[in-house]
Amino acid sequence: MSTDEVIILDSWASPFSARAKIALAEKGIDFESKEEDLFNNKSELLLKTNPVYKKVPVLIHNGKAVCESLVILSYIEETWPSPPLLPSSPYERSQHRFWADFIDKKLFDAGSKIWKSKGEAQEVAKKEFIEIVKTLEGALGEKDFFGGESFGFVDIVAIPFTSWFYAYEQCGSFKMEEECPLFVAWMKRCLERETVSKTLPDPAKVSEFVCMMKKMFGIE
Ligand code: GS8
Repeated sequence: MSTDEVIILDSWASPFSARAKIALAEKGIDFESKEEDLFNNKSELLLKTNPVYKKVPVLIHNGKAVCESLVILSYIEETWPSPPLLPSSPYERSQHRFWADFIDKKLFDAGSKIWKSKGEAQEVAKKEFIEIVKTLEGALGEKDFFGGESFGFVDIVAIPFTSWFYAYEQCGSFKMEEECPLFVAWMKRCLERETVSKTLPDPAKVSEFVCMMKKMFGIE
């Protein structure tokens, strides 16, 4: 029995928090999720543990805080190496980190542009988003998962964003399955894992949340 205390400062719709939660679930590590009110009332604990960005997720392991989801994933991998999420060869690892970085830099921001824009700007945003996902389809190739036969690091980095796809589809009037069928097939494979399906929020709830934010930001 582990005596580790593991806390995630969380937000239910955050794809970045979901990365940390899926990785911990894959390693079989129990954790406590503390839901933050990001709009109105960030906790003292969040402000204290992530004073630089004041964002979730924060992983607090036996009282020590780790911030930024990709840094958290690496910390989880190094602290609880089994089962591994990354391959052992440094070159292979570099390739996984390349795609993790690509996803991190591109996917969420491009998706957000779809719901934050209208008219011509939204068409441009949609095209850009689909191009990014098509690039990821190229990286996936014929493989079941980004790392090959088993679910791993890059899958964990990417899969949480798919719970936002329904919201993007609703706002942008398009269907991911028609535009990027290989990626949607990969998404369905990932969702067969309990660590993923139990962690990710209901896409319809995310879509309601996006509608609420559109109203809040005066986008409609
Ligand atoms: C992003 C975290 C983030 O944006 C990471 O951990 O990978 N690069 C970081 N967190 C958001 C919630 S998800 O959209 C957040 O905490 N926002 C609060 C704020 O911006 O004040």
